[in-house]
This record gives sequence, C-alpha cells and structure tokens, in this order.
Amino acid sequence: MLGVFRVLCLFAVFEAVCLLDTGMLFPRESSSREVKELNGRWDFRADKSPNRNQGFEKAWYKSRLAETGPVIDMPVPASYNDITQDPTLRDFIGWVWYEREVVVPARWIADEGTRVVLRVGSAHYYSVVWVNGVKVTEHNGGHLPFEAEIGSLIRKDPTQPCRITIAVNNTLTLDTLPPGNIQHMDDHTKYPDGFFVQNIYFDFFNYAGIHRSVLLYTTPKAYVDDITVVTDFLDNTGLVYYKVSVQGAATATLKATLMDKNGRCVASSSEPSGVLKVVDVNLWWPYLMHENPAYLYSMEVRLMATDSRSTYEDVYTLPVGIRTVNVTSTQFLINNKPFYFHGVNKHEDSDIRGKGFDWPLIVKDFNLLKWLGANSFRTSHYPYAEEILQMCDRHGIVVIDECPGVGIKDIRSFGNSSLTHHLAVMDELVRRDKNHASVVMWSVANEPAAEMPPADFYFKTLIKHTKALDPSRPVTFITDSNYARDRGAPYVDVICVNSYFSWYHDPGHLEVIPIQLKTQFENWYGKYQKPIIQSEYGADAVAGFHSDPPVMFSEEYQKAVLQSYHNVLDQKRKQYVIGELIWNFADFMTVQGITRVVGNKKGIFTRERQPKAAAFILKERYWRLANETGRLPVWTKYPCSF
Ligand code: GCB
Repeated sequence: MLGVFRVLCLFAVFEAVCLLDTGMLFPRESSSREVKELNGRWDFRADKSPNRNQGFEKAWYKSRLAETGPVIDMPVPASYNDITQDPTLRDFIGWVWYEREVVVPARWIADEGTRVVLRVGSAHYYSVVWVNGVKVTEHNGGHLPFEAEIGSLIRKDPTQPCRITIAVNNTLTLDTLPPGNIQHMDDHTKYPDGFFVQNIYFDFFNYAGIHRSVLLYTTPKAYVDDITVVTDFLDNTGLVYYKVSVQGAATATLKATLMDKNGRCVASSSEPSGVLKVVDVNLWWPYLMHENPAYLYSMEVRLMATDSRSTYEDVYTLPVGIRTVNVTSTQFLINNKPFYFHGVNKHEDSDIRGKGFDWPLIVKDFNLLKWLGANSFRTSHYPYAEEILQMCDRHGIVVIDECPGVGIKDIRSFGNSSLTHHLAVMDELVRRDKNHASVVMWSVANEPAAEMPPADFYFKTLIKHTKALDPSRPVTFITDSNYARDRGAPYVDVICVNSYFSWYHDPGHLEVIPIQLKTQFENWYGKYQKPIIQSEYGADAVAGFHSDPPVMFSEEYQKAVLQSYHNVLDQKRKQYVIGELIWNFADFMTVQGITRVVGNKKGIFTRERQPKAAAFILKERYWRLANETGRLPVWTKYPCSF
C-alpha cells in the first residue's frame, strides 16, 4: 500500500504545478550541442546619472557602449563592487551596463536548423538583455539562470558581429527576494543633494553584477527541452522515474539509456516518460555514510525528429544518482537509513570576486569540506551556482537548497505581489535543481518576521506550492529560536532553528548555553513533534585574537561556544535532533556597520580559507560523528587524498 502511494507521489512530480513553460537544463556539450563561454573582459559603465536612467533615455544598447561614454574593463563572472578603487562603484545602486562583441561560428549561422541560445547563469538583481540593439529578454531576480534564443536575430545580418548588451540593476524593493528599500535623505543640513541609501535586512554584502557564466549554446531545432527524474528502489532494484519534454517537433522518437560508471547500459526505454529499472543498483550515498559514496549513473536522452526540411538528432546526458529521502517525526532517512547532518552554512563570497563564480575557490572549498568531515551544507541564503551542486552530486555532499527569501521583515513584504514573486522564484529554483541527488530538502526562507499575522497565509501558500512542485522532497523554512511566535512551522516537514546563545542573547555568558539550548529543543519538539536541525549557531572570532579565559571575538570564545553547543547536541541527537550546521564555513563580507569588523567573522575559516582554532574542534567532532553514524570510505585511510 505504502509502495503504491509512493509511486503515485512520484508521478505527481511530473504533473507539477509549475507555471514555467520551458525547461532550464544545464548547458552541456554533446554530439548535437556546442557551448561557447563568453567569460572574460567586458566593457562596462555604471549609470551614475541622478535618476540612474540615462542609459535607457539615451538608448545605450543601440550602439557600442564606448560610443555613448567612457567604459572600463569588467571581468565576467564577478561582482563589480570590489574590482576598482572607486568607492562610488563599490556601493553603487542602480543600473550598470555590460557589453561584449562575440564572433559566432559561421556554421551556427548558416544552419537554419540550429538554435542559438544566449544564457546568463545569474546576474544580480534585475537584468535586461539586447543583441545588436534588439531586446531579447529580461529577468527579475539574482541567483538563477535565464536565457533567450537569438538564432533568427543573428541570422538577419550575418556580416555584423553579435553585440551583447546586459543592463543589471541591484535595487531591491519590498517585493524582491531578498527585499530591501531605498530611503532618500532630504535634510540638506545633514546630507548632500540626492543622497539615498538602500536598507536591507540581511547580513551579507549585496554584491551585484554578472555573477555566473554567460554563454552561447546550440541545440537542434527539435530538442530535449527538459528532463525530470525522481528515483526510488525496491530491494536491489533501482527505479528511475523520468519524463522528457521536447520542443520544436510535433512528433519525435526518443531513446533514454541509463549507463553505469563504466558506460555500460543498465536500462533503456523508448518512451517519453516511464521508469527505468536497474538491477543490482548502486545507490547514491552521502559522503562518510558509505564506502562508495556519490555513485552517479548517466542518463542519455537521444531524440530524433523530422520535418519537411530536415532530420534532427539531439543528445543530452544527465547525471543521475539513485536515492530516496524520507522524514519521520524523529529522523531524516536517506535510502531508509538515518542521516545526521554534520555540516556548514556557506556563502558565495570571496575577496575581489565578491559573489562571482570561481572554480579555484569552489574546488578549494570542497577540499576543506572533506577535510572537515562535513557531509552537508545549506545554500544560505540563496541558490548557489549549478556547478557547485554538480560537485555535491559528485562528492556526496548533501544540500539543503535555499531560495533567496532572506530578510523578509517588513509587513509590506507579505503582500500578494511579494508572494507571487516568491512562488515564481520557487518555480525557477525547483526547475533548475530538481534532478540533483545531493539536494534533499528545499528551504523557502530564512528568519522571516514569522510573528506577523500575514505570515500564516504567506507560508502556508508557499510551502504548499513547493510541495506540489516537488512531492519527492521535504520542505523547511529556517526560523529563529523563538518557537512561540512562529507561523510557518506547522507547515514544514523539518524544523530548522537558528540560535546564538551567549552571543546576541546574554553576550559573554557561555554558562547560559546548556540550559537555553536544551529549552529551545524541548519547546520546539514539544510543540510540533518534528525532527529538528540546528541550522545556525556560532560566534564571531577575529583570526589571531586570543584570550584565556575566553572573551567574545577571540578564537577561544568561538571554540567554547561550539563545545557547549556540542554537549547538548550530543544528548538531543539521540532523540529528535537530526543535524547541526555551523554558522559559518568562512568569514564573509557584509554592509558596513558597528557590529561588523570588515564583515562577519563567524567563519571557522577566514575569508582566505585558513582555519581558525574552531575548525579543528569541528573537524575532530565531525570525523567522530562519521565514525559513529556512517561508514568511512577506504581512501580516508590516506589523509592526503583530498
Ligand atoms: C543569522 C542569519 C545570518 C547571519 C547570522 C549572524 O541568524 O541567518 O544571515 O549572518 O545570523 O551572524 O548574525
């Protein structure tokens, strides 16, 4: 009976309530698809006119940017804020303009049966894109990709170079995610003419610009537009439920082939949707839970279609990890085995690049995660680059995937237009990340003002919508420790609680931690009987500050906070606490303010990724937890292997 119910749930994924009508598959090369990265140096100008609107008034997109004013060099991908010595650009609010000319391979233009797609991995926050002066798309929101088909446009005049102009505006409003608002200061005895600030209610620098790769890729005219995969297993047989959607062809034949790591076909089908059965399945297991973690199959989808002009073949290959996720009132189960999150919260943040995508940083961070013995992280407080999730799939790092619903503190941000946008962002997030084995839970928000009356309807709707989008994964939202005020908790599957005892509450008093943390867990569990993750805890430590006895901001104090939390976590993890995520993996930049000394220093690593004393405490603990709760891979005998 349970099995039948589960299968019905899995099929419900394919009937999801998503309003988006196209897919957003990660661009991959194949025998039918080419990818051309447009990363590197772009021309750039910030529109510093008083209303920030000169670029639109003077139509900067119509000619080369250098013809309408001065331009500077700007790397893509990167935040623009820390690239120059200009303080007004670091703190700039408004439209900035990027431009680059591209040589498009002649065969892409010559072949009318080729779609040419321009894709932006993410740009913060609002973007408008033109090609040769013609607007091709706009996108509302950072952290998620958007694209436009530009083939017909570049074919109009193949002798012209392809000039791509992207205008990006980082202004936040009460309806954006995260929300913010602009405050004009009109008192001329205090402020210069036209002075304004952007108020935000979240604790990281609002880096802006083109943060992820811009690229062109091709597909044939008839193509695989989307693939949805949900997995299960029964005894030794893996089950891959899949659905392929096709665009550009009225009828097409399809072949879906699942291959193991050695490229051997283990199952195949000619249907656009169905189930692939894998005998003697290798399940996808988290890092440190199994000696052979992160096993990935490859699902090759091959499409053939014919129209009056031509025959098209498209090939797309998707990595697939076969695993299940379930939640009981006291446990989080992966492949029906209890999973304990011992991990971190991260940020996309580093010096010079800001939130710009950077492979060396990403690989370094994964090496540090594995060194630490971390088996999981939360994408606090927004969706991370797809390449990061691919690394999680490859290494078995479990992810709580969070949308940018952070800092929702103003009652006006609980209205209909905010909610509509929040639902749309969840649609885009689930569409992008649904096929990652590493993603085990959606987080719809972080510490909203959940005590406000409209929060009840808002979160009920949001969580219900997210569950309908993806019935195969649990949903949470991250709350602060005050259980009495909470209006979202009744609807979530897992309670995620942030608390900073002896830091924001009773600063300097380490002795309050045992009692306050115990009370926190007992209140939440008593009220909701749902498993709990300590989704944030920690303390600032300025690397190199030492004090014994410990005082706040010293490395010793950070260590002591962690140790006190760990004592209570060790009691409660035997009952219903299913995880602990330190705040934060690394120091990160914030707005300037009297509580932040060049950023938030709660990292156990510095911003340059060097360990503080707390990193060693955590490493010792995480490996101990792994030894107790999981199975260590054979190679961990050789500590230098990561
Ligand atoms: C929190 C927030 C996080 C902050 C952190 C802090 O509760 O979720 O964004 O950075 O506290 O250090 O204050």
